[in-house]
Amino acid sequence: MAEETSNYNAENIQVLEGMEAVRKRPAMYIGDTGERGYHHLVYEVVDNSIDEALAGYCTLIDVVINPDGSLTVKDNGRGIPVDMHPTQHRPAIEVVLTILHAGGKFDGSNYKVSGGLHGVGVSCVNALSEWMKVEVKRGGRLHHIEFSRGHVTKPLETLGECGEETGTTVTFFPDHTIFTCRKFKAPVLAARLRELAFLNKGVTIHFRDEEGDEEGRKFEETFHYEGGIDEFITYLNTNKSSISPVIHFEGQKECARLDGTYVVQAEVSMQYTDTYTTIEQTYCNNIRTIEGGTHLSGFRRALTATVKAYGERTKLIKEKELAALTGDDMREGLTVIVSVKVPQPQFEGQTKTKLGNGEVDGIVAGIVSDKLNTFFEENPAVAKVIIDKILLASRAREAARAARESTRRKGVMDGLSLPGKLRDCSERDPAKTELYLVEGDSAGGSACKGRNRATQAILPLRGKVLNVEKARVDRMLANAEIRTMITAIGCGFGEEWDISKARYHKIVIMTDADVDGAHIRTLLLTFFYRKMPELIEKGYVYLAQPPLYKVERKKKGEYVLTDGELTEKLLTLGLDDYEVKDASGTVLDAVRAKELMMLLAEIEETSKMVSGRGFDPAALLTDYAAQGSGASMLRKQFAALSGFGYKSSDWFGSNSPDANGLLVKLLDDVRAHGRQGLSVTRFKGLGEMDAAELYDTTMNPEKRHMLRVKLEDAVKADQMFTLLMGDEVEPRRKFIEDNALNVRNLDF
Ligand code: 0RA
Repeated sequence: MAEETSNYNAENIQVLEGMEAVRKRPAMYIGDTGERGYHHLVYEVVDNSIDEALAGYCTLIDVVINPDGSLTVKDNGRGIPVDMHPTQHRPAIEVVLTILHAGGKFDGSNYKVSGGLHGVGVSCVNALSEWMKVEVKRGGRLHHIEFSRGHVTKPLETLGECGEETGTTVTFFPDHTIFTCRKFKAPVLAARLRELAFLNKGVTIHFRDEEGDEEGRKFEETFHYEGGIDEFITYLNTNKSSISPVIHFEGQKECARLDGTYVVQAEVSMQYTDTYTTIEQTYCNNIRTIEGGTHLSGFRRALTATVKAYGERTKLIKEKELAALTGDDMREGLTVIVSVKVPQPQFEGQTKTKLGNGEVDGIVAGIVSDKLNTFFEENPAVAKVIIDKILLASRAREAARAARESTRRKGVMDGLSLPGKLRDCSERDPAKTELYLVEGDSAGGSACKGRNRATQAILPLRGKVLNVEKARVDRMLANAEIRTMITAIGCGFGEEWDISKARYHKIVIMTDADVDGAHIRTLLLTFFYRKMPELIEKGYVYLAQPPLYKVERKKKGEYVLTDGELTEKLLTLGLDDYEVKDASGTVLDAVRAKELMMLLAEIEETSKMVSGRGFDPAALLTDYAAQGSGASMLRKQFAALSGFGYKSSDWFGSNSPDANGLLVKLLDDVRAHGRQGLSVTRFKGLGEMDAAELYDTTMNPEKRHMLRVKLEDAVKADQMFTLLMGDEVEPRRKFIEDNALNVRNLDF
């Protein structure tokens, strides 16, 4: 510090004030100090590397969550300049990393765009980091500098030679006195890095989580897409059947400004699928513009105009149909990405994610109408398929409107005439009431008898629920079960939807714990997700968790929720009279013995799931070890607990080859011993419980375990629903196979 004080000057004051300002009001610079802001730090650093890539100097970006929770971003760009800054009298790298908005964007190119939502640059990340270390390879030498909370702690030094190589490596540890978040989440970072790789074709982003998540799972993936946003479309349409190829347009336009000119670049990729869902993802300077803006409006306008003009000219669309066509009809089943690069973007809207630059509308519209028309002319067969789909959408919309009108007349929408099957509750305050959607009339009967009449309403559902993924709105509204649900819930449907009219703030899906029950549950979730997504967003949808077993011992009954819980119970009881030794012959204490038995049980379950065969721990601990971090984790834990080791495909430790047989016997023996004197009943369906039992275990707010349905990742969920409920069989089979090891995580 003494040194810093001695040449205290105007520039230093600027630095101190800048860094302090960021630390005083972090949210102003990075949005918030929770999970979002924490991950935002990474994006700010990566954006600098992406800028190097866009400028044509960088091809590789390496992002690593380090074992200590810090994060490294390494690129092979030009490297941050290390020479003396002409006016600041300090190395340029120090200026870049300590002065706000000095992120190196000082070249006058009229293509230059700034990345990052807040565009605050890497100096902000520095200010908000407990420490930051930066290594630069440039001019044949390796340079190094360190900071703490934005101030230099180790001045720039040269460590050695590096030959021809160039690049920047930034490692930082966020300041935990500022952030409430404590950990980088690999899936969160992976989603953004994947998106960046799609948006900036050719760049390779390699991502590795060496720290691991709460369960110790590591992660590694390389994102590289030569096809850019075309491949993004293919990714978003995974598991959907397409009815057109991916159509790509791009172009750029020079715009005049008082101080010269600037260039706006636009890129559009689109594809029609046979679904009824529209996906429109728009970006400006690599930032997702959730609220849309001028690039989106330009695209929509051009799409509608071009389709209508082409349809009219070729007589594919009749005059009468032409007038009825709406923009929504044009976009049914369409997946589109619009990505623009604008040197001085204006972001508007509530969340500053709406592009406001007026000139962009015309530029995008111009490119789309020109090139889409050419595409139609050159591919008349594809044009016809698209126009047929649009006409079908238009007719279906008319039919749906008619169906809605007729259902409204019958009172379905306003809940005036509640369905006879609904056993409503007496309380009228929706915040206090619950609607149970119950599989089957008999369980419905039990639920009705057992319920709390004041706050719990019961709606029994008969048979399978309609798969709304495969049905158009008119057919859906003709379905009795669906109409009953719409009326009971009370929010209406489609254009009349109004969440404030919800008659219950808890909607509980209660199905049997068997395959049919799981199917009905998925169908209901699909219905809510696709047709009433706000219910899920608001957290109104729940899954009841009926117990799987009843365990009785000396007339005392107890309910058990899961297989895992039953195993734990049996093993705890069973271990009472057992002594378990590890590989060295040492007797394990009760806690470790139980841990080992639980682990064996988990290995058993996993190996059954993977192999379809019986218990084969050796298979899991050896062959399957290569199949994913799940297995390798079990292997490690097993080695740690038992003293048996496993290294480069060989067991070591005494009598290891026999371990397999011994382990099977041990687990079976202990479990059988635990079972003695117990009576275990498995509930196959809700109907096997009487009214009191059902209320007690599953509906009583004091005792029940309900799961709230959350939508953490809309794209993933969309893909999953399409996958599980859509037409394509092969991807569904592959998905189920790929996820055999994660079945428990599938519980949404
Ligand atoms: C300032 C100027 C130049 C590059 C950079 C900064 C730069 C910053 C970061 C941050 C992470 N990776 C980076 N790579 C480069 C231009 C350098 C030149 O003109 O040679």
